[in-house]
Amino acid sequence: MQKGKFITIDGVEGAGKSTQIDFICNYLDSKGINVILTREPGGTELGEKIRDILLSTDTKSMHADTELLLMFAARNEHINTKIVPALENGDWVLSDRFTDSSYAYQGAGRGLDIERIAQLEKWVLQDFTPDMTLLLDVPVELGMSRVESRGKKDRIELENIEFFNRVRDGYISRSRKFPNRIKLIDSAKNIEHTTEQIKAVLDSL
Ligand code: Z5A
Repeated sequence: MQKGKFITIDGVEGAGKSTQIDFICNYLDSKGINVILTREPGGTELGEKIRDILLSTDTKSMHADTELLLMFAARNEHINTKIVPALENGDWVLSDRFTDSSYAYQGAGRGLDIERIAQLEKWVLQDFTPDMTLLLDVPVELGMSRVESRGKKDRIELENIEFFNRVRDGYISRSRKFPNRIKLIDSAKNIEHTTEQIKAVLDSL
């Protein structure tokens, strides 16, 4: 039986996920909550190997279905060997990205049938779902400009702006579909403005 809470944070690149994760971990810690930070794709030894395959620019081509299946293969390992055991232990788990990314990137971005993604979700997750998802929303160009100085892009970051605009739209439509779980956070202003909204939402949890 689940005892801890499962929080996921999602959004397009440069939305500020990594920045806000630091705040969330410190804030929960200040409340005496033990939080385990993890990420997708990845989070386990096997999942991190799958992440390398998915994001490396050495992977010259990948069918969109293969990309989706690898995301869910890593997720299956992640849920069963890390997330659920931690929750059962009473810890809270914070995941940098989760299934909403698959709907946004592989569904809206790559154009894969949402129903097929839903079938995989049902197969791998059954009825397991985050208690809360923080969706950091930022216009794509602004997000890209924030990470510009990083230099080398990974395989997915090499996609064009139209792809990322579809991804952003996909996230927004997910937040409308699941308004109780997915909290849409305006992350286009300064870091403090984003943090304040997250703090209010965490307090409600
Ligand atoms: N992916 C997928 O396709 N399908 C799936 O199912 C899953 C994932 C699970 C993983 O990348 C890739 O996998 C991702 C989706 C795909 N591909 N893409 N694109 P990732 O999650 O590891 O990396 P990322 O999304 O590209 O993260 P990021 O670029 O690091 O973004 P971020 O973490 O949201 O940004 P940040 O590092 O916190 O902030 C970036 C900079 O902006 C930094 O200098 C901050 O100081 C600054 N910043 C942050 N917030 C603000 C505000 N509010 N104002 C001003 N400046 C700010």
